[in-house]
Amino acid sequence: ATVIRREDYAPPAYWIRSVELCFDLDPVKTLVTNRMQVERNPDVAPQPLRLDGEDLNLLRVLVNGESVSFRVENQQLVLENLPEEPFTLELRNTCAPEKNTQLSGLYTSGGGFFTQCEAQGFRRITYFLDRPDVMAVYTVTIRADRSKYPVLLSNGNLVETGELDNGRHYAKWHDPFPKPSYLFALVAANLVCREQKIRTASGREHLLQVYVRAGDLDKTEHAMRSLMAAVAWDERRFGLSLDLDRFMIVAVSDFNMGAMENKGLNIFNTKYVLANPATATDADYAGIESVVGHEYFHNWTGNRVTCRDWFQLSLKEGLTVFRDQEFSQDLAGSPSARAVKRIEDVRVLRAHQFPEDAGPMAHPVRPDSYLAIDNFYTATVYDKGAEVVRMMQTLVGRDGFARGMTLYFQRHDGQAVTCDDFAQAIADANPGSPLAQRLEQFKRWYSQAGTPRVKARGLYNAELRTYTLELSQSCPPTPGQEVKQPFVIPVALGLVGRDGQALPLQLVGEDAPVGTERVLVLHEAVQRFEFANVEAEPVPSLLRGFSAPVILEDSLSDADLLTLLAHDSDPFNRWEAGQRLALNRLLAAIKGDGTLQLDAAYVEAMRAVLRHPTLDAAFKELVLTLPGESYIAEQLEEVDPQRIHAVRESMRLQFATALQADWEWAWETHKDTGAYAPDPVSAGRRALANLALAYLCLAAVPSNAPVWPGKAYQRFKDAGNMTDRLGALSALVGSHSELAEPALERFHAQFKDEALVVDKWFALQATAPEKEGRVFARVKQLMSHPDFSLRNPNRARSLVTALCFSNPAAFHRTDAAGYVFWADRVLELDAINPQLAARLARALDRWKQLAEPYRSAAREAIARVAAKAELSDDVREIVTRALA
Ligand code: BAL
Ligand code: ZN
Repeated sequence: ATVIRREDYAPPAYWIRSVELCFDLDPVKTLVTNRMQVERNPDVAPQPLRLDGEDLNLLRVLVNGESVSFRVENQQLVLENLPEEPFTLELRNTCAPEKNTQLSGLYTSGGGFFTQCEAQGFRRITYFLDRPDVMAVYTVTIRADRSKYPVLLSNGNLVETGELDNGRHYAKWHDPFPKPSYLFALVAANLVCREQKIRTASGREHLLQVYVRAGDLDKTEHAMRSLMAAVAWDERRFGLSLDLDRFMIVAVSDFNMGAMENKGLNIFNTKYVLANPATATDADYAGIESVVGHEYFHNWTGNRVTCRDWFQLSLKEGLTVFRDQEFSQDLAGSPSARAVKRIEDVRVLRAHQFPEDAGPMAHPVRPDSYLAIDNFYTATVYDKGAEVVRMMQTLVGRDGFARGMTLYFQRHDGQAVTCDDFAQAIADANPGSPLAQRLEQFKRWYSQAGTPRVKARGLYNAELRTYTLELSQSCPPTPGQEVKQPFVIPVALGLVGRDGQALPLQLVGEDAPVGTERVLVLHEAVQRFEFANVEAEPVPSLLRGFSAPVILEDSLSDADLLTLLAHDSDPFNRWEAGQRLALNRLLAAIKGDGTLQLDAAYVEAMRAVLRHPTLDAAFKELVLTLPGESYIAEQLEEVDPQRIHAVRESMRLQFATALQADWEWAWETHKDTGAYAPDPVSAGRRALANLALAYLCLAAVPSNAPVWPGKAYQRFKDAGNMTDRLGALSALVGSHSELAEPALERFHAQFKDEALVVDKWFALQATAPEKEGRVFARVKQLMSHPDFSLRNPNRARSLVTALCFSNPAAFHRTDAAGYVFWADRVLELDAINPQLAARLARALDRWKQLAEPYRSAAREAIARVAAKAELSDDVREIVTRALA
């Protein structure tokens, strides 16, 4: 295991300009012939050619048709004394797809062949310069048994097909765009496809295809619609057109990631393709839209312009997450629906990235070193990376950002570049902007890890009618970075009068107000902003729309927060005020004697939101959902997960009871949404109805009254779509109703042949609110359910990951059984699929924050994993960092 460092980057000593691959597919032993046109890189001192390869059986090496001597060392094929002039290098090797349980490289799933090459899977197919800055033109011939594998796909255009002996057939594909090896893809399977011809705004015709297994064709409409919407959106918003005649999506049920953007041949986890109203929830529909969009947008931000090295991963991922977020917002339409999407995205960031930035795996958006690159497909690289791009857009404006994108492609189309190149293009297209003025400082967002804290203090001077806002920033140390320099932080803000009016914003020295919302740029450690002509003390509404990925400490009182909850014109801050009110109560109880008594002010404020005549249901549902246990934990110095759970459960129950009549009203007025459509308005109504039903079942617990559980069971049985059905089932399970058991049984019997629904069945049980250890016991029991397998990533995640990441009270037990379970599963999984094992290993990232006895027990479990001699680099890196 070698640590790879960003500062050690060196250009390759050779270029591979084109490659002809030929596959004779066989699950046990696939033969790969690899003919490359290679040339020396004249900018680099002469040195041997070192090609990467892993788990391969090398049969032959020819240079310009002649056998040559070679050696294999440290998983590299080393060739010396190569010709000065460009030459042909032909290799033959075999690999074993059926044995490839890592799902990286070429593997089998459900009787077909599939590939996953990002980041370093191509070297598991054949020897290559497996690095993103080596870009080649690929021609690929696939030979396979026709009856078992009627569909043979690779990147680009199909140029030839034909029959071979022994029932085999072949297909030849050519991709005209030079690409790095991580974008190579191959599929050979028995699939069917939904097709759609489109003509884009540029007038060009394209064929879109979504390939699935035969029984799943009725679940492809939404993916196809999403793809068509993505094609149209990228043309409209950024002037970026589809550059291929044919664009294919293939769904596979064994897949480590969500999906993969291989040029022209996206391979997807079935979870992000398959949906019909009977099997998929609103969340699934939204996930499909954003992931289909995300992979499609990579065609420009990732494929046409790619990363120079893997430290630049956020160049494509942060930017493409930003693009898919914008896509979903633009599709959502109304300002309220856009805000709902923004709130959801920020919730994800806070739930995953903030803890990451505060723990042992904290790393900059552009990391400095890694042991296993697969460990750096993180919330920081993706979601914080997207926030960094969003801040650029905030600093240069939406049009300015689009100009910057245009310049980026003018400069770098066809190249492998760095995060610096991207930021430079956005700044250069916007001279005079705050970004251009402070570009070098802004780029600290790429180099410094940790979540900055922004403190805000307001001082009103009634005599001068001025309001002085003092903003200061700091950032805690992270591993390897003790001291941080100030960031450039855009702070969008408004001032709200006590009567709820938005106040005009005029800084001292300005002639007139500049609207009621503006963006201040905090770039010093401390800065003061003085507003003039402020009639009365306002409530500051800061960081509107979550304008920067920071933790804001604004010292607002309950009264201030109630004003913002009732009146803020910024929906994000309105929601945030509601969350803060809840959090204040939860934290006071957790830090106090553990009891919580809901006060009338809070209950009335929440009632007002729930009954509000104009607010959207989706927004109400977000406001009325309490902060999650993990998010609460992040606000504490020392964490007792059982105490957090007890206090939150108590608040949930009181909330359910105090608003019972309002929940009944909400249920009655939102439960019928007509024929299923996944649009944000109907999805919001379903979400609010499900929340109401969950609270109503909960409110029935103390009296053991059967009415609401009975209604929930009825709803569960009669539901016309999966969102309603799962919502009702979840209400029964979440209130530990006696009807939960028969409902779960019925659900399984009804959907046992729908793998993605069975995943939901496992996940629902693994994430049920813990009560007397029953949930943990159930999970252990489900491990031996005939439908459970650790080999399928979705299934493993649905039970094991769901417990360890999403159910703190079931996982963090005083008897340490949760940690023993975790360590056993990490080790078991590591032998099968190290990438997946390493993800699971991160469930104890925040162990140092735990109170005793959790802390010592967690440390012991991590140490037990670390003590295992034959650990993958992936898991080794996680546990080593955790123990450091
Ligand atoms: N590139 C890996 C999957 C994704 O982020 O699209
Ligand atoms: Zn991506």
